[in-house]
Amino acid sequence: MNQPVKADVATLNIPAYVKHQKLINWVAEVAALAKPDSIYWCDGSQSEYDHLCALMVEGGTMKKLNDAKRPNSYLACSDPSDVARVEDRTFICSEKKEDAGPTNHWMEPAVMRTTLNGLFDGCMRGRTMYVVPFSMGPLGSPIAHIGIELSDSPYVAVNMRIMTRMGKAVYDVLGTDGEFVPCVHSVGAPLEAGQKDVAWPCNATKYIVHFPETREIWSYGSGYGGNALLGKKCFALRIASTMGRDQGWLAEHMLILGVESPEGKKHYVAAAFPSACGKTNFAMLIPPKGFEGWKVTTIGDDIAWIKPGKDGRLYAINPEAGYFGVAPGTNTRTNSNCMASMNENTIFTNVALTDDGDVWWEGLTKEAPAHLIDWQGKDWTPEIAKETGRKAAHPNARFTVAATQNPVIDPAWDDPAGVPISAFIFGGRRSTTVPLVTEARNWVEGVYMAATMGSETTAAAAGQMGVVRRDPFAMLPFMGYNMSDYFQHWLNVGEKIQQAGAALPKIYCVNWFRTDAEGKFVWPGFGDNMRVLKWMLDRIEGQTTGVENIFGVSPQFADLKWDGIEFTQEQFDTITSIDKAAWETELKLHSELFEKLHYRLPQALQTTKEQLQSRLNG
Ligand code: SAT
Ligand code: MN
Repeated sequence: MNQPVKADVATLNIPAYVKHQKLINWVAEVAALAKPDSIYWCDGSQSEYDHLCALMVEGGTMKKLNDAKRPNSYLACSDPSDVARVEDRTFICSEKKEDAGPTNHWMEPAVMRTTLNGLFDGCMRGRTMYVVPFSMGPLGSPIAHIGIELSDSPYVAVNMRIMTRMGKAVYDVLGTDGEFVPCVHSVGAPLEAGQKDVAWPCNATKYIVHFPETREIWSYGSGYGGNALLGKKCFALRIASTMGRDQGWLAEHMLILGVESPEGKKHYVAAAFPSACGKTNFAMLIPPKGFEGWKVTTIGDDIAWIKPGKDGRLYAINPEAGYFGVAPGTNTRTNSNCMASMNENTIFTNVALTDDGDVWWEGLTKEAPAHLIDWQGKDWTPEIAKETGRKAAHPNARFTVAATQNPVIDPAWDDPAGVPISAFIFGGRRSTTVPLVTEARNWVEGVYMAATMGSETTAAAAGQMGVVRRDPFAMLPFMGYNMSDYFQHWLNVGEKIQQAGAALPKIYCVNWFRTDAEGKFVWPGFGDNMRVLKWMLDRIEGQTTGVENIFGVSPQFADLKWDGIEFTQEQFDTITSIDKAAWETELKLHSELFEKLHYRLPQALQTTKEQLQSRLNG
């Protein structure tokens, strides 16, 4: 790694391979404002990565794990206050308030810029500013987009190397005048001369700000994943969704998986679930007993960019190059492919440290180790946990791992052309009301299902857990523009496919999370979700009928393949029943959502709701 240089604007230490004057000017501008001690241009090399990790080990941000158990892997533990996305500090600063819409926090761009200028003035003092070039999507592909993140966090630099195509080659694509999304990030913790740094610098004041018209991102005060790795939610969802609106494509909070039957018939499906609802597990699903010969492969586990192809169908790519997944609950039974991905070259954040230098989290093994150092650096034993309820790992603890380490990565995962999508799946976490699986009768009904989706909140966002909130398309925290316009955009995309005479992807609504009277999950989930997936494929292939109900089409008990599992008709009824009273309440919540979104809400969705209501009444 080159030595960082002093951030004298005259001596930016620009590498010879950076030839983009606008980029250089912008780096100079941000450096002049944030006043870092030095600037370092990341080249994305392994030696650079190793060096930055070593620096963080020295500074106490990371611990190196036992190389014999977990080669080339690290554990970072954050400040206890900086463990999740901060939705109430996230802003969409479009020129017009109505373009941000009622689901986003908005501030006038000029006012926000004044605030940010104040916050960023000198905020990198005593630190190095890393210039992190990255591509979302395969480098040089016509569907990929480039970003440059300026960050004073080496943790961000190393995580971005795993999560994106990061490094020198990006400048070849960018050339002298290529387009890029400027992303500025600071932990907001300048150091006075001689002041010792803390292990996880951050600031109680946080701002995660997007300017959709100028496609800029400014993030202040947090070092945590979605707040700081700006290629992910900020760029690939919030900014990209507005690009998609303007250019006729979709940026979605979706996993993409391939599923192949024993006869060799392959389909790709994309599935939207809110954060920490099992997208990574679904994307790496291992077919259960009774499904010998079936194969599931991963294109992506969190974000999909979806564009109409020449044939009129929709094609999806994963803009990311790694997984930033939830550790707690992950084990060889729930996701053994994921466990294998994490054998080496992994960064763990906020999990517990074992006495032999490895990692542990709740749910990793049936029995907890006798002693651990928890994510806050305190001694932890099962006895202490019993007494105090203290968790060894934070519930939103994460791993960062390269997609290429996934044993079931799909051969086309890096294909710039993307993969054709046969179905969209929308799922929330609902202990009641919503049945296991329903197929929309048409595109509009599917858009309605997605738009009105509800889910119980998880630890992925700061705030109360377990309360049902409407989370349209699992995009509530990630929409870069007006939600109603987004619904219309989905309706338009469907219309275009139909006009092109191409097959519309089918749309499904699923719920793996219904519980019984004791509050226990009834559906086994994980690998057994394959049973539902197979029914969908049968429907796509026209090989099974379903029964029509108020909401759409659903399977009967006999329509699912039950080989290899004991699951009774009675259990099936528990998770597929439609409770009229519960749905009366549910529809009131849909109405509330529609009232909130009434400005520019597509009439087609109102009409769909009225039809639903009358079917329910009838
Ligand atoms: O936003 S993160 O990427 O940190 C995790 C999530 O909420 O999906
Ligand atoms: Mn996510």
